[in-house]
Amino acid sequence: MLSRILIANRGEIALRIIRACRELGIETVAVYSEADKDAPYLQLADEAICIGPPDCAQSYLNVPRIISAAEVADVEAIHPGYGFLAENSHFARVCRDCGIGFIGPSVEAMELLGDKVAARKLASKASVPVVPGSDGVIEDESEALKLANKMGYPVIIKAAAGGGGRGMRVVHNDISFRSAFNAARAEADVAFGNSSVYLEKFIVEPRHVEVQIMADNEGNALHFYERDCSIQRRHQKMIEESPCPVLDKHTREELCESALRIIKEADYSNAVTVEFLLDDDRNYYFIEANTRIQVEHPVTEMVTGHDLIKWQLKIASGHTIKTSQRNIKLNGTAIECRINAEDPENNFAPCPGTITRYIPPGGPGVRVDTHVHQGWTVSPNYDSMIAKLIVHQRTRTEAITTMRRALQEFVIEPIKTTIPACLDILSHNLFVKSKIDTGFVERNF
Ligand code: MV4
Repeated sequence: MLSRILIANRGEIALRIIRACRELGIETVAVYSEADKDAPYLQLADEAICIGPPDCAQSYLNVPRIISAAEVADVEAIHPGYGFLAENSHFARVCRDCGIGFIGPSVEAMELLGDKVAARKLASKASVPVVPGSDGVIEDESEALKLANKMGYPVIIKAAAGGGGRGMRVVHNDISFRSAFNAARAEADVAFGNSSVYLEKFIVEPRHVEVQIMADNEGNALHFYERDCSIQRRHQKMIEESPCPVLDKHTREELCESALRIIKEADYSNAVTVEFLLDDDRNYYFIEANTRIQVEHPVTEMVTGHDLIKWQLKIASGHTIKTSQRNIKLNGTAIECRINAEDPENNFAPCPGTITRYIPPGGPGVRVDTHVHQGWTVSPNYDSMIAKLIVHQRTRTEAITTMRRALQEFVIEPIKTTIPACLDILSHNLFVKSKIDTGFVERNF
């Protein structure tokens, strides 16, 4: 087992990783920016190192500073958490070159799956359905227009290096195609330093379903079923659940086996999430893979009873998977609500500030993953997510009831949060009936 690691992150995920390490007897070194000097996660780490000013570019995103901290603290490996450097293959390469372990996939696997066009090809090779589209990157505007015509509108133009909705354009006709194509390329160039784009048929009002996988260094891999993440707003997920309530047993098995085939083809190790779109006829299509532990991993932990952060740490320690797939069982339903310091009444504008009253919910089936407390000041420098409220019950109906109760109990004052918005969604009869898709929030709120 690893004996000492550095956590290159902050907030709730830093705390979550420290807790897993403490249970495994792994020493932890936390890093922090000046804005986070009083953060609770620093108290629970064995050591804490200041890496710079509040600005991310000079702290949590600064590779030389994080590597220096790792060298000074003499750690064996770095856990990147999510966001920041978690999917940065340059960072993973520097770690490797410095002889520091990276708790995640190999540089090669990260690069392969980070290229969405290469990932599409990999999925096809693994006999997994992909959305009909271009064979590869399309450079030429006229060639792209021809293909769009052949496929039929609507089509979606996506950045090869993209993710999270940047460098993406939905196009409905020839007239707007050329300007959308060039806008997507320009946006991709600015965002990723790579203007490569590809084309896909646009699936109208799909559900977003993703499969959690853990793979070891010897080619063994297990899936931990799927999460439905259709409740999102402007590419920011708001509510996630597991399992996806509309999948039958057979489709679920096919979906999860498909995800495993892609990951095995990529020679992947550690945690990965394979994303699919699910259409109205329950057809699924691979879209991309995320090479990190995700924000919403707790819903999977609740329904499977497995600690995914511990799995990451064990695999990075060289542990071989000996559990068989049939021992990974789905139990009940889990739902997560992201509590962000944002004002739902003001277009979800960030609402940083000091929390003067904080009363978290509790009771049966309730889990709160957070780093905030009474007196904590939410900084404007970082992501606005301040807590994740997770519930676990035998049925989806009971989980919704518990979530509503827990959201009503949750007191965070005086800053505005997404608690009322989550309550509105959970009370909507279409959500209760699970007649939802990725456009649900924009259409109904
Ligand atoms: C799609 C799609 C429909 N058809 N691909 C969004 C983020 C990225 N992970 C992939 N995304 C999508 N890919 C095809 N072929 C729908 C989305 C999508 C979306 C697209 C435009 C505007 C809002 C959206 C919200 C969720 C998903």
